[in-house]
Amino acid sequence: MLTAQQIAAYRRDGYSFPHRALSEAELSECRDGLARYEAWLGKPVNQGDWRWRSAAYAFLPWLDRLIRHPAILDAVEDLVGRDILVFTTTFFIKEAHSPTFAAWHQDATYFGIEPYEHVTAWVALTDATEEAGCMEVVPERGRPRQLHHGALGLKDSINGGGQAVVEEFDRSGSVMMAVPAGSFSLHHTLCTHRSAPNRAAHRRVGIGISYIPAHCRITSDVRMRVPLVRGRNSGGHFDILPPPSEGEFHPTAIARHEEAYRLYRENYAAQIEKHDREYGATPAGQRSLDPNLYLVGRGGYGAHAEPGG
Ligand SMILES: O=C(O)CCC(=O)C(=O)O
Ligand SMILES: [Fe+2]
Repeated sequence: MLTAQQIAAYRRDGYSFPHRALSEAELSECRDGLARYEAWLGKPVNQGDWRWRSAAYAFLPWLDRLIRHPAILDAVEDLVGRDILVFTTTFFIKEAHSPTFAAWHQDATYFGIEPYEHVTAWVALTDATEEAGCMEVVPERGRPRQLHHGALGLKDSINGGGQAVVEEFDRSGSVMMAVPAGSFSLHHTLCTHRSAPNRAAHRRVGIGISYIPAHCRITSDVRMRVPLVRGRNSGGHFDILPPPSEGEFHPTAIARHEEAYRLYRENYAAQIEKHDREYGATPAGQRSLDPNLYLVGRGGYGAHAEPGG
């Protein structure tokens, strides 16, 4: 549960952290589950096909338990109400000393969820320190607005579209959202954020859980399939994906994931097109931007710490 102050701060600024969630045993369960998953894949999740990063609760019972964790759901319920769906989950993994990064972006851009009530719980399975490339957020200050993005396919991007904000915006007062292992942060769908490469000697592992209240809908015609984790499917805008009761990696559950992921990608592609239509296509020159530079304005990573930066 969040305090009244935490709720008010989230409503104003669009983020909240850190919140404790997992016991040592629960943290081990997740880490062991991820190790089995990567053994099954035969490679790290972040080096395999993109499909394995998203919505893996469809066939991983430990991840299905994580998205239903009471400490996380109690906090999310304070922000979005009692009827809660999971739009997707994403493995956000940065190997030690790796260039993997996220350019400035807003999650709302290619999800197409309305109203703007989607909130991400980012659960750390290892310490997400500033050195390890934790998220950096810009406070909404009570004035959230959708910014113009480009799906630039940036090299080393941790986000599927390799997307970035391509207009000027006020990023003053940005905050490093460091989260210790077993804890989580919360960020609103219009909260602008990025993350730097991992300069630490340890692997940075996070799982982003995208929660939405059941009255939300998506603006494409795709009918998605998502887990109901608390309350009722009161909006009726999504089909409900059952938990993987057959067990880990069961072919039936894998097939359900395949279908749910297909629908997720279909909506994502429709939203990229829709955003380009509404905000104007990304100027060709911006497709070749160096991802190691700040994509809009001046300065590179860490520019927040420079005088006047
Ligand atoms: O893990 C990261 O560095 C970026 C995560 C992110 O963009 C998100 O959780 O929305
Ligand atoms: Fe994001």
